[in-house]
Amino acid sequence: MYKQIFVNQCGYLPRMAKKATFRSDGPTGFSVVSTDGRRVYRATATERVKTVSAGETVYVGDFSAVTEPGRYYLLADNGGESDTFEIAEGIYGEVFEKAFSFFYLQRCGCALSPSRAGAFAHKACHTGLAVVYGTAEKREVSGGWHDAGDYGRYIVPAAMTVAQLLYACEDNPALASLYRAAHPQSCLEEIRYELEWMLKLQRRDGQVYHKVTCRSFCNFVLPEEEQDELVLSPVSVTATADFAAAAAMAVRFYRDGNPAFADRLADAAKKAYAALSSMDLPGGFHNPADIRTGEYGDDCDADERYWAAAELYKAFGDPQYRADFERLANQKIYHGYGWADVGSFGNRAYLTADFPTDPALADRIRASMIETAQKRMEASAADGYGTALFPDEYVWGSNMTVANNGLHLFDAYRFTGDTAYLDCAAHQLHYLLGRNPMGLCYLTGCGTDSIKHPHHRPSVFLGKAMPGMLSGGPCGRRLDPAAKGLLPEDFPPAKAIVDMSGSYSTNEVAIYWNSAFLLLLASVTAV
Ligand code: G3I
Ligand code: 9MR
Ligand code: ZN
Repeated sequence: MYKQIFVNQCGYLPRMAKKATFRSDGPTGFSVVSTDGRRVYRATATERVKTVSAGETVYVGDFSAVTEPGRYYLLADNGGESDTFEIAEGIYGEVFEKAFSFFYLQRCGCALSPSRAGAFAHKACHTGLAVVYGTAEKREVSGGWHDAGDYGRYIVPAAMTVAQLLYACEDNPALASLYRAAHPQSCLEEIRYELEWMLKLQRRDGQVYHKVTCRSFCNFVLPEEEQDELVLSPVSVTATADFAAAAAMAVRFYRDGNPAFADRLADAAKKAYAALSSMDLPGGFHNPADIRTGEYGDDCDADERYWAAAELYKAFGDPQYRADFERLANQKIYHGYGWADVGSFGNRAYLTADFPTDPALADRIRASMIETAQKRMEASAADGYGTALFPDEYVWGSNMTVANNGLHLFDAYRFTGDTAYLDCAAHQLHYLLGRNPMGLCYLTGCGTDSIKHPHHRPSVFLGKAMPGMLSGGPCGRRLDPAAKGLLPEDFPPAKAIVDMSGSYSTNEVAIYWNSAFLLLLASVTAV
């Protein structure tokens, strides 16, 4: 039946604010009913929200008062019924575990065992040498995680993924240890798999190759069947700076357990940072003419340099790194937890450094971060589904932006203790898990009604969605043939997703969409 009530299908912790969105012609009474038939709560959805992104006016009902553990659904007086969901402590353990397991399943360069990967087991892939673009030189660059639905490996998104996953472990050790209990490796060991690969992409002079891929995307085959020659695309400033930042950040996580690895990271980070000063490649990375894989282009590298300076200062305390960060920050305070905009990572590093910092600048950074969150609160209030995106912000990978907006909101909660920010951050999680205009749980294999046909080669090849992957989400522009063919130009942006494997601009998956999701989940459930 056509859905009329929208909730987080994966459920709520008892203490969480709980809101549902109702499609209704006017305010509607509703009940919270337990699956054993008891009506446990009654209220009216009265808050009317004209929601431009979804092209509709909806009503919002609050059932935060329901805290008793159980399995429930919502029943509206107009007949609508929601998906069932649970309220209980510990319900996100499984979601975290599934979404984190994705990284093992995306491993490149090794065989995946049937005992861990089940149907997604495969032979070692992409083990051949890669040719350095434009030369005859070949390098061994195996390892790391496949980026997304394709089998490329790209430094820029890898760096933000590593950073977000490390923060997820730090911010919510309970969830990380739960993962450890269910797997042969810890979260940190899984993250090291990516870092070891990243280290291989650094040249002797410290500069870092942008990516290693074949020249074009392959068909929907298993990874070991992609046999074309691997190519290392030229170095870039963004890759080198992001690499420096992520490697420096990782040092403290491995210092105790694996000091030799921490030393390698530290050396690599310093070398990459030193190389940056002589790197000037205006306009950012662009694909060479015969390379057609993901570009991850970005003509502004100031925020990547800003992140690197902050992270190296936090890791090593050298006043030169501090001076570099402060010079950039005094020109502009950057924000962003994405692959193109990484300023927030720099802010967090600077604000948590144990070495001396400028208190006035730190105050300005915090104020600017709170202002960023404030803007998100306004967007969320204007959206009946609680998402903090403005209607024109549904870009390719909008679900990552939703999650990252949640991180900006959570930052403001951290600084102010104001639970309005925390609740709004959690609403971003609820949106991703079902309280959205599609009524879909955007994480595969979770909830009652989730994405079934993601653009992900192994899933397409096997005819079933790998669990625990966050779909890219609605995209306001039609950027692939499936979306072009199926969605009218004027379709509301928040509904512009097709659950078909052909739609890479709305329904692909990516390691850095999962990491954004995991960090949001880890943050809002840790308090
Ligand atoms: O940042 C601009 C914004 O300023 C502008 O207003 C807006 C208008 O559309 O566009 C924004 O740029 C978008 C950009 O992502 C940043 O979000 C582009 O339109 C959009 O085309 C671009 O999409 C990227 C896509 O590759 C195409 O390059 C996605 O972010 C990125 O996640 C995706 O990454 C791909 C890899 O290339 C290959 N591997 C799979 C991966 C996931 O789909
Ligand atoms: O699978 C590719 C995906 O990872 C990219 O995000 C997308 C856009 O660059 O391209 C996908 O590959 C398609 C290619 O661009 C065109 N031919 C069909 C490929 C599979 O749909
Ligand atoms: Zn591979």
